[in-house]
Amino acid sequence: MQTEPGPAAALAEGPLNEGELKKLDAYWRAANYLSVGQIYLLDNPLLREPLQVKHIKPRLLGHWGTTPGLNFLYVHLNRLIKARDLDAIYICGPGHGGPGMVANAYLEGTYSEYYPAISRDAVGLQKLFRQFSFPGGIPSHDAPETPGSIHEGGELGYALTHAYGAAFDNPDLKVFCVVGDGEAETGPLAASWHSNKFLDPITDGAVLPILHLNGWKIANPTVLARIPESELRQLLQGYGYTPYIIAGDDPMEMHQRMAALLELVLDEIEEIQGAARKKRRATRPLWPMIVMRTPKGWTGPKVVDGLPVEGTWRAHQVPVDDMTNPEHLRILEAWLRSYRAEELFDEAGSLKAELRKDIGHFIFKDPQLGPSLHRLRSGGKKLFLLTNSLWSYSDQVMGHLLDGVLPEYPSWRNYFDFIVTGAAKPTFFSSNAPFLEVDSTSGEDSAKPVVIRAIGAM
Ligand SMILES: Cc1ncc(C[n+]2csc(CCOP(=O)(O)OP(=O)(O)O)c2C)c(N)n1
Ligand SMILES: [Mg+2]
Repeated sequence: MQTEPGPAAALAEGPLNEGELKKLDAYWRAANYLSVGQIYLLDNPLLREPLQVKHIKPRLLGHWGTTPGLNFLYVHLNRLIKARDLDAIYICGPGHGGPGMVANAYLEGTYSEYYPAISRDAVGLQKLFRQFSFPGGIPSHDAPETPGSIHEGGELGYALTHAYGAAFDNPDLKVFCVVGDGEAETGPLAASWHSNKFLDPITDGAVLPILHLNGWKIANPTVLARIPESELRQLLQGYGYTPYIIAGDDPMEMHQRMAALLELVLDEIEEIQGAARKKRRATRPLWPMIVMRTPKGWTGPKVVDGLPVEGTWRAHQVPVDDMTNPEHLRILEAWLRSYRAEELFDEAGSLKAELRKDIGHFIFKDPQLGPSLHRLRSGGKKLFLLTNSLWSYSDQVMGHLLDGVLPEYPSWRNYFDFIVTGAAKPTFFSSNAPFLEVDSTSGEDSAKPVVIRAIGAM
């Protein structure tokens, strides 16, 4: 279970200042919370009431063990992408960690863009949780319908092949490829370390393999986690890599160390590519790679029924089940609450504003948007905006895109004759629900109905 950071841990030395450290950890907690929610919850998505059996899925499926490590890497790679303006892709070898990839796509907003019914509020959150590994919902592995997916989860072994395939002839791309230590024992994966022999530092992009050494594959220990570290290092060097090993389980300390390590390996990659591109001579370098040794099921329940879970094979799938056992229900509730969702999601169930502050990094500002809307208006068209997002998020995003772009329209709202937020499409088109005016200061619906004439009326 994630523990509150103590003052000493919070001050662990590293490249992150206190604010960055807190935000990074908050984002990781959010991703972990959403992952556990997907595995377990049917209802009560923000734990606004005490957890009861009726809130839990009747059949528990999914893989928790790999997920916190995948989420940890995802948030750190996002930081790096922003800090260095990288063109990057994340290949998730342990594709059974589906909840993690879906959680991150949801936090970024991409999931709701593709699937508007899974909105960024409490209603959407409940649907996100319910649909996971549920009849009529989504698979428990990373599937093609996960936005941005080029690598299907389910059959282990092809992560590095896909990673190098993405990097070939794509010189500006950085490919971060997580490889499970069990996955590394498959024939295809064991052979594909050698793909680095075909990578041209001038004409191709770079691949950063990250071996996720959590020690276990389902119920058995992994070979690479059990051989002495010196032997592992020699093996990876023999494959043509410079391995950097990072090991630990204290979140704050690990945040600092991972942030520092990623800076270092990115410097190394840029140096390799820069030197080769400058001299126009491609020699085969030793590319850096990372070995991340963290507990399986990191931040999950430590002990269930008197048996250790975090850091063991018991964390692989559903670490605590049979919720008719009151002690199990108590463990699950304490686990979920340890991520402190109330600090992460606002009253409406959206990710809190402070975590969304860097919106410019996520949403491309098209300089043509304002002038295009202006042309439509000048041609006598009436414009309306119909969005599932709630007022505060719509205001933030649209303000980012349109405020101050053209002097005739000081606010983005001036472009539109009518704005509908929280529309709840697609039921919007059939439900005939009343329109309520939004108080633009508080973002709350007022009780004041807005009268709309019948569609088609003049
Ligand atoms: C080719 C193949 N063989 C077997 C499996 C079944 N399987 C699912 S998860 C898993 C263990 C994976 O272990 P690891 O790669 O270490 O992932 P993690 O420990 O992070 O869950 C296995 C063997 C599979 N998905 N694909
Ligand atoms: Mg493993």
